[in-house]
Amino acid sequence: MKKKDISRRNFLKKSTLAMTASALLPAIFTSKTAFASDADKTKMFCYQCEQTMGGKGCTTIGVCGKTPEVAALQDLLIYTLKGLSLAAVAGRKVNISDKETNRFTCMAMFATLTNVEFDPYRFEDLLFQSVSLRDKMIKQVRAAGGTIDSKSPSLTLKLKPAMAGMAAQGMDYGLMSDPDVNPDIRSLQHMLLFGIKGMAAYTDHAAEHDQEDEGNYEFVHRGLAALEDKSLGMEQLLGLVLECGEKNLRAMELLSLGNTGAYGNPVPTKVPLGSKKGKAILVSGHDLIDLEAVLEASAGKEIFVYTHGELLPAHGYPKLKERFPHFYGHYGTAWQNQKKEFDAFPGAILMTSNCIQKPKQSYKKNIFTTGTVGMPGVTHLSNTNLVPLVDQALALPGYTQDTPDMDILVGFGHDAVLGVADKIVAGVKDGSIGHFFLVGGCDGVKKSRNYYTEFVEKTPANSIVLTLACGKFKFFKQQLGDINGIPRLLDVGQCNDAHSAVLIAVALTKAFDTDVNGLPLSFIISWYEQKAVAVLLSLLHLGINDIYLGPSLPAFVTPNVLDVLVKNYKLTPIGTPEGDLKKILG
Ligand code: FSO
Ligand code: SF4
Repeated sequence: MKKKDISRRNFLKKSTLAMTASALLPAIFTSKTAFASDADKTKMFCYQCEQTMGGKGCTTIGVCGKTPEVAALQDLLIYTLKGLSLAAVAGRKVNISDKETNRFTCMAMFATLTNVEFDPYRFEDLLFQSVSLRDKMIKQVRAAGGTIDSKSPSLTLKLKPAMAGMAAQGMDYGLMSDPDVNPDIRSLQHMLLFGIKGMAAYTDHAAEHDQEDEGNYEFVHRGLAALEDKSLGMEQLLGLVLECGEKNLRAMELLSLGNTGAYGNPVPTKVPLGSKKGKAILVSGHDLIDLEAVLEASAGKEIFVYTHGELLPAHGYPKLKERFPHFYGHYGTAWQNQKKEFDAFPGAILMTSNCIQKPKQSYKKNIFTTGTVGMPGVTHLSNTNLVPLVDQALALPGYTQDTPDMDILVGFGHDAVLGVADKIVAGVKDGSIGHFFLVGGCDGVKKSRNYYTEFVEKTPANSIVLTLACGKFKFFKQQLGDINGIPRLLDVGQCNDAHSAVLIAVALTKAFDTDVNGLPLSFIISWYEQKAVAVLLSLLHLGINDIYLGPSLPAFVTPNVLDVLVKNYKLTPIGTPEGDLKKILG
């Protein structure tokens, strides 16, 4: 197993279809809009996720529970990372690319995603490290004869000595801190920033498997540095936004290589939703390395391990399933139901990656965090020492009897789906398969997300539904039957397995000698946080048309930018399931 050892005080944690920006620009206007102009820099302002307050922005406290203090620390961290990135860009011009800086930048960006790190002291650490790496890089650049041309104050900013001072300092660096920026420019800057956050999270996961690409690190630094370049116009920013999508595809590919290299290609696997009599540990989030660590730490102790949320697809990885007979089943649904579900779980819980919610007092002592995720008052563990988690599982009652429930099928990554490609192609040719829907993305609180449940229910019997990410919990128990032995509902995996879905689509284009927009394939996407933004940018980069996006459009997209996306990609806000199916199927 590839272990990582993350101290809270010390880093190091461990196409041809592409669309060019200039082709899209004529539709962008430069007029100012009233968009989000009510934010003032004395308050927090965050609108990076779908559940943002009133569809505009969280200004007093995050709907996610993020405090103004943490919001300000995150804003300051992003600002210092821009300085670090400017230095790293200058470094590459004199052939310096620093592994610690590269990994740190992505890990620190990951910490600012929705529902990841809520601990203000963690941000104090990250801020010190960010500025220290920046100053070290500046010295190295100068020693190598290089120069740093930018005059951005992010290169010289000095931190206040302690966390409270830094939080006050961060108030000056919010998303709306410069009221004079043209709203459409700001919209694209923020699309780039949030896309880089998502891509950085996947890059960080992949790096744990030692799957890295200098090209992606170079882009993260160039992209963040570009946010400090006030001269960039629409064309350059849109180019960077699309490039972010391209680089995110590579990040997801690296993570896929890491996961499949370590645990094998996913295979179709039945996963019990019931429970087994015995002590229990629940692992939530996305991180397979952390899950493996839990399985190792709990082996031989008469504990059964269950997945929660986005770890459901882990059951499809043969090398995890074969090695650990106590890796039992799946419990619960998506992240937003965790308070109820964790409360009812009779064992210990480990939260990896995103999406943690503030725990209820009733289960606070049973939940632990690891990796980038953190919550004040919750014990943070290195995955090299999970003894407290195991001990807590042994101290709790666990399940007192077997509780049978249905099984569901997972494990339809590209390898498994392409293994039945001949049947799929034959099905399309003889008309038994009429359409493919990729219904994927995030789940969330809003009732309007029931659209996705109804959409899948109403898909015609001659269609295949591919799904990925936590949005699948809106319909994962539906019995859609099969077509010629191929299940109609195929679980491709986690959100990062969007890469697998792209490989499936590319294989179909070859089989039918068409491009991706010539396939009977529609994308029905639900978004919530910044990884989903990055995945959406990847789809745009691939030139995929006819994407239905919901449950609401990002607050950071201005009407003019939306106009470009609608005109060039037919990016369509979701309507009603019946209406959208009618539009798609004609
Ligand atoms: Fe969901 Fe959360 Fe996986 Fe996201 S658990 S919402 S897009 O973090 O990453 O799909
Ligand atoms: Fe609000 Fe989302 Fe930002 Fe949290 S992450 S403060 S919910 S916009």
